[in-house]
Amino acid sequence: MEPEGRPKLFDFQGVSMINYFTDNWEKVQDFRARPDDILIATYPKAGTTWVSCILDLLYFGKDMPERQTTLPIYERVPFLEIAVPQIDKGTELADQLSTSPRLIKTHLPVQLIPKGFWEQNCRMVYVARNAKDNAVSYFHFDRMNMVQPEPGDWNSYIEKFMEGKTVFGPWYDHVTGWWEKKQTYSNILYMFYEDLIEDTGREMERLCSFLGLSTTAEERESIRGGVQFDAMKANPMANYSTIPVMDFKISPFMRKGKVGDWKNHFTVAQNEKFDEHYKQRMKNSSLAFRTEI
Ligand code: PPS
Repeated sequence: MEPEGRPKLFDFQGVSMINYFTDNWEKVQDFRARPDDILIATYPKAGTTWVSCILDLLYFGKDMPERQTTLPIYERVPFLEIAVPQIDKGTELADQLSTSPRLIKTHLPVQLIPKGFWEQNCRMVYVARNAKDNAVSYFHFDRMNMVQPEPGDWNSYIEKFMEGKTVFGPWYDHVTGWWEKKQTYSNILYMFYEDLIEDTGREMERLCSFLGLSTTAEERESIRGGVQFDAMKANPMANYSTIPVMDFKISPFMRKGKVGDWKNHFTVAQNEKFDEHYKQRMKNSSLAFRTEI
């Protein structure tokens, strides 16, 4: 731990990690996946909570409406690798889930996903967000979340982000690793935060078709209303206000929910340096992001 009580970053199987995501590793690695489990995978701050709420409503909104008003999202969709002292372990919460399917969240890079999920041929929804907005969101999250490493100032933070010295490792390897996996493993739906912002209804239809769910236009419209940014921000079961380790006075979990907020953070010089580095890091990938819409 660092002096402020913040966790320290270390190398874990080639990825920058903190103890809160590795302390329960044996159980994570040996997690017994079921064929109908649905894994929601993202680099941190790419839209995990948004897609988790959408999937929870699509599957259980009609038959178990009390779920959405009584259980915080991190209990409905457990975070597989989390092992923070004051919070239930992700593997235990997942084992306790009585729903079918089980919706499970992870931020692990593709090479660290427990083998059970591949063996069971589970469906996986990956959400990616453009690097600049992702970095801004992660910076504010690290400021307010006491179980994340201290981010330092914005200028030093972007350097760390570019070097991959952020929890769960380099954004670049995460998004491209999952993108490549999708080329050979057909049960991955690769989504973009920017597309969700542009047309949530259309992206919900993509989700439904991937998952083989039939919903009416009215149902989808009602879900779309429930998962709009302002609705989720005001909803204590979706906005993380019930979790003890975050200081919303520093920054709320539901912060801005926009594409292009990076323009309020990057200086011209930072942007040029970031673009140059990005070009190098992403030159072998066909993956394309939108930094504005
Ligand atoms: S976490 O901690 O990794 O699970 O965070 P994650 O949920 O992946 O990402 C948080 C960012 O997503 C934004 N968000 C939304 N944007 C638009 N609409 C909705 N409904 C929504 N829900 C969450 C959230 O505000 C964080 O982004 P920033 O840019 O910080 O606002």
